Amino acid sequence: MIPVKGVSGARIAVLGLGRSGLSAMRSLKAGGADVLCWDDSEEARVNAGGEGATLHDLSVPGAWNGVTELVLSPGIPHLYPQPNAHVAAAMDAGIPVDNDVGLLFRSLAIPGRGGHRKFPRIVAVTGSNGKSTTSALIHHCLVATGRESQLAGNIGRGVLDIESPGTDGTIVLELSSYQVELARTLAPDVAVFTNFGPDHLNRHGGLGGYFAAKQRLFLEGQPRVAVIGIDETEGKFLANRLVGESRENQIIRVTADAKAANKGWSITARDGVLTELQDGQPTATFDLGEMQGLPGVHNHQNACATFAVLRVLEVSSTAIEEGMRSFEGLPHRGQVVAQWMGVTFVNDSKATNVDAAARSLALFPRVRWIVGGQLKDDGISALRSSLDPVVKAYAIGRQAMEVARDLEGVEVEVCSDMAAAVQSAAKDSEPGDTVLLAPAAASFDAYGSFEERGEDFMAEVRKATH
Ligand code: UMA
Repeated sequence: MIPVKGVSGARIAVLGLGRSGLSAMRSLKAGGADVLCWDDSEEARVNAGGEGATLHDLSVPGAWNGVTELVLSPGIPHLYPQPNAHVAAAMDAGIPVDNDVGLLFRSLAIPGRGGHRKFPRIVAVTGSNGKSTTSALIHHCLVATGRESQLAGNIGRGVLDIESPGTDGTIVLELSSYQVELARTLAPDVAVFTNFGPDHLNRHGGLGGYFAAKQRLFLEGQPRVAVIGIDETEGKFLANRLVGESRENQIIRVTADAKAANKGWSITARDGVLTELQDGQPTATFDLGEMQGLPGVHNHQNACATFAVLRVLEVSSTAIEEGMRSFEGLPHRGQVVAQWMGVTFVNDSKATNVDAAARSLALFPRVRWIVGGQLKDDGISALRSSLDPVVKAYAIGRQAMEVARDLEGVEVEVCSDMAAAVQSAAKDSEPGDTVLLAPAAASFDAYGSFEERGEDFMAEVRKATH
């Protein structure tokens, strides 16, 4: 755990007592702060009390007296669609709002070097999809080459939960737009923008707000090297913007399908072959088709971003290739969970938005598609052009009827729950079919997390195929 620096004796409120809130509480206490904790859920408060939290109702008169800072969990809105009432009260009282990511960067800064840390190195990965796989793959390859590396952030581990790193260590952080948007200090050495597509629009006041949140990592974070996925306009714009501010060799452009420009540093994955180019000249190349844990174009994009980061960290191309070969992929992301009577069952519960679901659907020729949950703002109508492989859809979740309406032209069965969807899909399947959970929606209508939803799918697949 990283003790937070510069908070000794300060009275700091922590709102939200899930993974990041509890981890912030522990680190603030270790830094000598007087930590006042609150959560809108009684269950979370009881649990935190058991972990030694000092509970302090932030809604009572005088609750904010003496409080110098509010540390907020990423899942709690601070602006849109409307701020949480406690956050609004803190802002009215002029109390600065930060989060655990800001506290981490602040605590790792080395005084006397202009506040900038030299070691350990911090790699921060953001983007709409592929963040977890890219972060985990960078970490995996570093460990495989015998380097010290720690992985934390949106991937499920509070960023302050890492151990104090050695001077040769690397910290790999997966950062969501929620985390980047709120952090008051951002200072990654290498920052990655994987790709961009609509997600969390309600929370960011629209697409522009969502992109602005992600851009902060680069514009305010000022990484030494920026690795930018340029397969969407937003990535191209960001790379273009950074060129004006930094030297060309401080940007590495990554593309799964476009031709590399003949100037600067880029990594491409055309036809599944990863190629590193300097000023248009190939400097390293290997075949991604052999990497079992990295199937599909979207994973090739993740591999390119990973390669770029590792080259900056001075890992050889051969060592990266070996590391990628031994990567098994992450659970709930294109995870093959069963092969039964010629039918493949794939858990892609992490496909929580339309872009991720489209990438998933494109991987298989005949899909029996389990879809639905808590829909994002635009529903799933944007997937209409990706439905060719879908033989039949099985709509789940509270908004299943809406899903069925959006999928005009496709056979849809509205299912009461995951069990019913898996049973029907298994019964209907023919050899060569893939039963794919790629919900294009968040899980929170029926589950605590996408992981729980994926576990439920896997349990039902086991029952249906035993
Ligand atoms: N809460 C309130 N008031 C509210 C809303 C929530 O008090 O108005 C409380 C809840 O009762 C709960 C706590 O806040 O006790 C939960 O906080 P949280 O939602 O921030 O969850 P954490 O457990 O702290 O997990 C967070 C990230 N969650 C979100 O961003 C929603 C986790 O990302 C991350 O792994 C973890 O910190 C460690 O860094 C998850 C996620 O869903 C995977 N991320 C989104 C995504 O990937 O799409 C961005």
